[in-house]
This record gives sequence, C-alpha cells and structure tokens, in this order.
Amino acid sequence: MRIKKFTAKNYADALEQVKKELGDDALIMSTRSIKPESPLSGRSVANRVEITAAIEFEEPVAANIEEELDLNESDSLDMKSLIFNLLSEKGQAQALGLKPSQFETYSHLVENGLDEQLASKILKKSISENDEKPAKEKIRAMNLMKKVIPYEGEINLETEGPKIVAFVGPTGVGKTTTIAKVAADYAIRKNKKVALVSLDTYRLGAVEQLQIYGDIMQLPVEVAGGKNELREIVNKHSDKDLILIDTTGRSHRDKDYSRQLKEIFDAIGGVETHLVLSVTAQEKLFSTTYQQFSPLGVDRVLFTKLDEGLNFGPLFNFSVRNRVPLSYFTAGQNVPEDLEVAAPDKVISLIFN
Ligand SMILES: Nc1nc2c(ncn2[C@@H]2O[C@H](COP(=O)(O)OP(=O)(O)OP(=O)(O)O)[C@@H](O)[C@H]2O)c(=O)[nH]1
Ligand SMILES: [Mg+2]
Repeated sequence: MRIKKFTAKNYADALEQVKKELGDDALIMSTRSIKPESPLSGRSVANRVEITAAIEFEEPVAANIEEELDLNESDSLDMKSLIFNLLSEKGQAQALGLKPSQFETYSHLVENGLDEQLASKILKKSISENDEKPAKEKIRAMNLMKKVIPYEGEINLETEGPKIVAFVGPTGVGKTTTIAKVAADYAIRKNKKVALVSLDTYRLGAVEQLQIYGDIMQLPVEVAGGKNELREIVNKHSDKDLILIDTTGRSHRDKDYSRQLKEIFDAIGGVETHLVLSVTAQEKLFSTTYQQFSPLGVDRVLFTKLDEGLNFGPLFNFSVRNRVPLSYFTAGQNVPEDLEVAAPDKVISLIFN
C-alpha cells in the first residue's frame, strides 16, 4: 500500500490530484482543512484542504482457480497491515481493490471470521467485469469458495484388510464421543464390523468412557499401551472392516507426544489420522495443534461442537490454507445422531446463514 498526502485550495482540486497520481481505485483515508503558515504580510489566507489517500498495489489475478489462491505468499506484518487493520471493512475492501458491489460480501466474510487476505483473494478471483449486483457477487464468491474447500467425505473402507483410523487432537474436543458416533454409523447403520481401541491410558476414566459406548453397541474395546500391544490388537481384529483408535488429548505444548504416537502408528502402518478440532477453540490453536501433529501426518480434519460455534470462517481458513480435507462435523452431544459428513455446501451455509 502506498499512502500520500495531497493539498489544494479546495476539496475538488485535491481529489483531482489524488486521482491523477493514484488512480480511480485510491482510497480516501482522511480529509481535513489546514491553515497555511501565517504569512509575513499579515493578510488572512484561505484554508487549504488536505487529503490523505492510499492505494493498494495491484496483485496479479491468476486466471485459473486451480492455480489456487496464492496461499503461499507470506502475510507480512508491516506498516501496511497495521494501517490496513485500522480501516473499516469497507475501507479495507476498497484498499484491496474490490468493487463497491463486493463490499457487502467482503464485510460479511470478515465478520464471520474469514481472514482478510483469503476473503479478498476469493472476491478478486470471482470478480466479473459486467456485474454490479451485490447479490450476484455473493453467489459467485460462494461458488468459488465451494470449489476450494478440500473434503474427502466419510471414511472410505475400500482398503485391503481393516481400515485403521486414529483420532488425535487437543483435550476435550470430542475425540471419544466422535469415535462412538462414527462407530455407530458403520456398525449399526452400515452393518460393518468395527473394533474400538483406546491408546488413552493416561487420563483417568478414558478407557471406561470408550468401554461404555462399546458395551452399548456390542463392539469389542481394546486397550493398547504401546506399539507391540497395538500390533497384536490389529492382528487379532484382521477380520474387521474398521478399527477406530482413540488417543489421549494433550496440550499443544507437549511437543514429544506426536513423536510417540508416530512411533506407534508407524509400527502398524496405514493408519489414517483425523485431527479433531473444536470450533469453540481460538483459531490460533488450530494452527498450533496442526503443527504439533504434523510429524504424524494429518490426513483429515474433523470439526466438533458446531452447535456451540459462533462463527465458522476459521474452519474455512484452516482447511483451505493447510489443504487438509474435511471428514466429519459434529454438532451436539448425542450419540450417534449429532454427526454429519463434512461437505463444502455445509461450510458455505455455516458461513452465509
Ligand atoms: N456441544 C457439543 N459437545 C460435544 C460435541 N462433541 C463432544 N462434546 C462434548 O465434549 C465433551 C468432551 O468430549 P470427549 O469426547 O470426552 O472429548 P475428548 O476429546 O475425548 O477428551 P479427552 O479424551 O479428555 O482429550 C463431552 O462433554 C462431550 O459430550 C459436540 O459436537 N457438541
Ligand atoms: Mg477422550
């Protein structure tokens, strides 16, 4: 962004200078009347007008959305972003070079937690030369957003032998409850053979919690303390379609935890990892947790507690920025009802409704 002050004898002239130098897209940040230096002659001199204007440098717009939204570009924390954050959403939209017909959608996205850079990139990519209707701009943005959301649908059992899926994530996000919901979906609704394994020998009552669900659904529940035990369990249940592994929730500060899990999963091989995140958590925790578990290889992300969420932009930011496909959403404590397969349409309706 380039910021410059212009002074002239009146507003129209100052504006003329702004347009001449910075072009039609310039954003007027402030206007004020200034008194010129008092002249030696003592004669009164008319006030002048000072306009502070800014212009966002043009960003190249890739023709193909498959070329992504230039997500790798670093978001530098410099003077530019400081000033940018002081602007109103409309001011931001203008500074980003969006069309007035897009301001409303931009504000909506940002208010719903979409990060400003991502919101602006989407709107710029969805720009249409001859359309000036906010409603149509919104639909175009929705369609583009839908296309960039990575998702994989439900757990795919088309593997040789049992499919092994582990749920990892911070404490209390709903890993165990979600496992019970997923188990019910496959065992009861889809009539598949399912076994549950707890790797959580750390938290008091964790195994019992899984055992209760197992008892209700009449599914085997096993407990593994390490890789050898897990290997034995997997061998024992080689007739199963799906083996779901519950893990201990650990703080993102526990750097060693994911290394320990990796050692256990590597010994088994073919473990699909679903990172479980709650939409009620701070957005920053999403990325710190992702970093914590990335040595393990995060295959999917699963968002819980949608029923308690206030805004859903962070969910979009996370999956799009990290390109981790969504698997499921949960929206309540009821087992097995409050589970649904995550689909882009759902994300769009969460953000726009
Ligand atoms: N509102 C709401 N609550 C949920 C949802 N999913 C789980 N919970 C609740 O969140 C709490 C923690 O759930 P758990 O399944 O024990 O969480 P966890 O991730 O296994 O916790 P740890 O094993 O201690 O790390 C319980 O009270 C669940 O009922 C959801 O989608 N919405
Ligand atoms: Mg648990």
